[in-house]
Amino acid sequence: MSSKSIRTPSDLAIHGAAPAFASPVHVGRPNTGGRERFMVLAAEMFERGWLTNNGPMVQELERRICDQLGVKHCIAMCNGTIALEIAVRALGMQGEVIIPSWTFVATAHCLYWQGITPVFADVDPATHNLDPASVRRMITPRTSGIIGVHVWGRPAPVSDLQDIADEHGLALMFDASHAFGCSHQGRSIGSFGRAEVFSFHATKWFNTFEGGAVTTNDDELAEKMRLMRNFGFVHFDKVIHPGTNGKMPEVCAAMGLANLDAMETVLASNRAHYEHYRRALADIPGVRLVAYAEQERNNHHYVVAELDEAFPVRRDQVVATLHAENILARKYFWPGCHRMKPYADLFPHAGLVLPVTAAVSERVVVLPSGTTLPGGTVDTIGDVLRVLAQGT
Ligand code: T4K
Repeated sequence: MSSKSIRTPSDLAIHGAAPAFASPVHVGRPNTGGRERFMVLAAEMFERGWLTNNGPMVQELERRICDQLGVKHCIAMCNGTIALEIAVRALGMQGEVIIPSWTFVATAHCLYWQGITPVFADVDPATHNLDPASVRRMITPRTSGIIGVHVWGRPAPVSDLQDIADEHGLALMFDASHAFGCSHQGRSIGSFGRAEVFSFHATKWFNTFEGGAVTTNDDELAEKMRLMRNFGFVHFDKVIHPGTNGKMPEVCAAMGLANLDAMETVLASNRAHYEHYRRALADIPGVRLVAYAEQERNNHHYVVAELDEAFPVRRDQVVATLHAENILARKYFWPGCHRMKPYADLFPHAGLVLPVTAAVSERVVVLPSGTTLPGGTVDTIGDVLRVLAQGT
């Protein structure tokens, strides 16, 4: 809890005052609400002596996720990146695949790692999601698919992307890493496109330490991905498909089951922090919180502020000022995948067709949230931004 009052520039730690928080306040601090339940499940796991490879807790987690999302198949994996790689391969993607540059770099790496060229399309300035017009412009004879990303849990333009995919005979899947617990047109994210991929990394609001999952309504695809997850084995000694090791361990499934039980509490806490941020930042000129469609469910895991031209201080200076207060705000996904290696070397001119990505990447600040957020954080961030807005 911060008791420091920040009213003038001289109150800021960057100008020599004591920081607002004695220890760092992180973006991505894990929610571990289901700890007691986890301990019980972990003890059962040791008793059972079954630690991984499609154990009972993995199967239960998959069943519960299917029920919750209203989808036929959930294949739990060791992390979101391997889940993406497996889905991409199971869908037969090759050549070029269109993705946003404005995403976590794993969306690009899952393609490049398999000899597929990620082609970067631009995003919509209001939603930060793929711009369908830009996607259309990126289609070539080598294009085999599109990966839409539900950035910040906001649904990508699902119908427009589906239309483009149908018109051009492309495979469409979604990187839903941010979107567990979110909806599109009243339907849970998880059953759009041919497949959707979730990340359950420690930093996500719903976590299994490390973990991820692919969900799909396609029986054949699901079967293929189950084989791929376990080296293509169907039985002792019998391999019928190329595969890798994408298995989720039981201890991770235990964490998932415990956190599913606690999810309503976490969601309520996220929602309360988001509303608090809305109020605390509302009167600061040049600061805008990325908004969510009121009629949809959002997990409010990421609280994302954008600083526009009216804000007198550059974003990097804002982040440095917050860091000095021990508030470790982030610049996700600066500078955009196209400016990271190897993509920056492969496509040095990609930025010419990504003007919105470039602009957004200079404006975004991701703010801390979650069940462990120290009291006073939101108001302190509001105070810091209000002082900076005076033009120090
Ligand atoms: N697609 C998208 C759109 C994604 O956002 C992601 C992951 C993926 C695919 C791939 O899914 P996974 O393979 O990861 O399942 C983080 C996460 O590592 C990454 O999972 C996430 N997206 C991305 C947006 O953020 P980093 O490099 O910022 O994470 P890290 O480990 O530095 O943690 C961030 C902060 O969280 C730390 O500064 C402190 C705090 N933290 C972290 C951990 C792990 C804790 O307080 N405790 C912890 O245990 O990328």
